[in-house]
Amino acid sequence: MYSQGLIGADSNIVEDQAFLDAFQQRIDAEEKIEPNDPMPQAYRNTLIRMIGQHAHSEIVGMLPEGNWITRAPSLRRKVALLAKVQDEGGHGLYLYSAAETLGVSREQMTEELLSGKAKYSSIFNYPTPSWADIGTIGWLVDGAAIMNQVPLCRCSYGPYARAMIRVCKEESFHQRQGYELVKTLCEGTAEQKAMAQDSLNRWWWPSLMMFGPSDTDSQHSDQSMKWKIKRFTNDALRQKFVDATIPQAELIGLHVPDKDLKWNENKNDGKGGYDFGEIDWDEFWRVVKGHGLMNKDRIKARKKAWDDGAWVREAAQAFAKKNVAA
Ligand code: BYC
Repeated sequence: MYSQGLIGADSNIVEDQAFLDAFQQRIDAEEKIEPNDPMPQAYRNTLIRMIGQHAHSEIVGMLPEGNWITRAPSLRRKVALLAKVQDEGGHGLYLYSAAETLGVSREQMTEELLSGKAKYSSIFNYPTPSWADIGTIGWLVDGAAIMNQVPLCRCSYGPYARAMIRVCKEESFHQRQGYELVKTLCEGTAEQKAMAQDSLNRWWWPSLMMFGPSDTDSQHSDQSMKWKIKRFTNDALRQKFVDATIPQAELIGLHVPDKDLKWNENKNDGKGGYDFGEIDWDEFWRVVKGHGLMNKDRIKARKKAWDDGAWVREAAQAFAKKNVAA
């Protein structure tokens, strides 16, 4: 709420070439941009869009896993899952706060999510029908998140970069507990191993889609790289993720569902890397535009939570008003 005082902090700025050049010089010198600093409106809007989408993803991301808390097969697994889901809620809150420093309110961001104007990660529109999905989400989804978010710790906008440091530490724990869960299933009965393989088959391609459209179709990458909001392109991060994950799958005897997957020693400037098959971009855009298997359920759950919490927000406002009057 404190951030509301920052709205319009730079509203008198004339965005002439001298101003834009001076701003770019600060970025090129690796200076952090802070909430009260003058910034181009387009830089502000890009961050509001991206941090807002990220915050919504963390909160919606609690739903597929929350679905399994009451059915975790042991106390140890239940404790780890509860902690993980709670961490995701915390990430959402840091991120909403970081976005608020740019002059947007949490209410506005939530309304945009519920109306379909603001996006959240496509990955959370897939269902979690088996216990193995909980391990696969930690391993692949949090694994992809780390790959994408470690560079965001060096984002040019200070509050986002700083929020990412703790988020990445927690995502690292999430990734490890997920991989350990899948590994345990692979070392169990044939049925348990088959459950892990089935889960990998369903989550592999959606995990690759988390990195966004290919570089040729990404509308925002060029400008975001220039402003050092993003440090790597979508395709570069996707490649790093594939290269890091294939050996992990091999170690536990699982097969990635891609017939075009092949080691290519010439890739990555001669260091080697994997060639992989074409992503189904029609499916990606269908899910992003609201037509995935779980989109309607996810938004319905968020709307219910928002409506059910209305009395808390009203009570807090009434209390604040009473304190001012007293
Ligand atoms: N899903 O020009 P592009 C988590 C949209 S949470 C949906 O490449 P940009 C976790 C994109 O927004 C993971 N939409 O955009 C939580 C844009 O649409 P608009 C979330 C997508 O911003 C709980 C359009 O497509 N992580 O890890 O340069 C449990 C064109 O794309 C997706 C973040 O949010 C997608 N997959 O790059 C476990 C990280 N991809 O806005 C784990 C921060 C693209 O023009 N965000 N779109 O209408 C980013 O790094 C970037 O925003 C993206 C996209 C790489 C996602």
